[in-house]
Amino acid sequence: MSEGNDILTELDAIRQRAIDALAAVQDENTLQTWKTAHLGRSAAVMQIFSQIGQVDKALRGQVGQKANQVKQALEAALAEKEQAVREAVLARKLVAEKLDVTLPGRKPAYGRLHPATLALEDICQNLMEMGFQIYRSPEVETDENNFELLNIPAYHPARDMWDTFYTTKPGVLLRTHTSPGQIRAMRQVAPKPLRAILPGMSYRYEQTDASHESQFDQVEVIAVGPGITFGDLKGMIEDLAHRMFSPDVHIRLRPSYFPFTEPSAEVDIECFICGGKGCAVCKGGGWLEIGGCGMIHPTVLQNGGYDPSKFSGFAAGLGPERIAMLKYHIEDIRYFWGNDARFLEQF
Ligand code: FA5
Repeated sequence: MSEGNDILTELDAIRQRAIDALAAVQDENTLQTWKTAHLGRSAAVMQIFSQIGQVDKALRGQVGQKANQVKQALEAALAEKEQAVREAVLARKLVAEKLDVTLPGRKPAYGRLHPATLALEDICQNLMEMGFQIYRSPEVETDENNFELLNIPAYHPARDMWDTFYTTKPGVLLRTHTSPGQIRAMRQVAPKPLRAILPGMSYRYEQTDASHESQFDQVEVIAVGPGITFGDLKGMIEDLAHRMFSPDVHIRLRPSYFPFTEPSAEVDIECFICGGKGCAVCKGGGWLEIGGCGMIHPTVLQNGGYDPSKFSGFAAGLGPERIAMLKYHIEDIRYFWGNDARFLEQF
């Protein structure tokens, strides 16, 4: 009898302990632990059920009923707490992951082409439309291709025109211009006629200033065939300038000297910023030099594998950075390879 009454008191205590423990639960993990401890197989209330056979017959019904009530009360409290915990977790998440839909969006930073690449591609595209084909030639060259076969022997004073970066390997250097590509292209195609462009980087050991860098692009243009004349060279340059700038821009060929061409000329383009009147970009002259050109020297034709009595040809070396400076009004060539994103983002 007293045992049955003890159990009834014990059941009250079990409920109270469980309810008190539940009050401290804040998250789903501890809730799960609580469930195992207070409603699991070895929970105190479950132990009572298993001992019910030993209770006094007179009190057995009452104890069973009370145990059931306690169990149901705990299950109800659990369900309520589950709901409360879920809501609290959601509320915390909403605060932590707060999204302000009224904030202005952030612009993604798109990649873009370098202005030198833009100018290089523009020149190549127009020349391809005029029937020239792109050839590749290496930036690390032999002295033979860069100088000797272009009619510039070791003792020739014209070597001073190109201050050279030599490598530690004798006879190997960084090309000072794209003209050695003339030899490579001619040797690949001779004795058939050739129309080629050779774009790429050139290097010179130079004092840099607003219009001179120690690395810069060039585009070599070369045509070899029977009966090619200086008129063809001029026509090609004029056509290219009209396509790239405007149909009314003027070009000028100024007599010059290159050992690998005869006659030779510098290519000037009318400054279209001031229309030839003279401004800061053209330094008041009204004209800007964008390249060198000429009729390929017979010795060079021969070195390329052509018979100079049957073939003639023209060649030109243009500077894309100088052309980009004109096109985009860039005042200093050193911006090109300075890697300043504020400059590069403008193109
Ligand atoms: C030459 O390099 C000749 N190979 C061009 C040539 C080719 C002549 C075929 C005849 C036949 P020059 O050194 O002038 O020539 O350079 C040609 C162009 O390259 C220049 O007009 C200029 O646009 C560009 N250039 C030359 N040096 C630099 C430099 N330091 N920085 C930027 N651009 C340069």
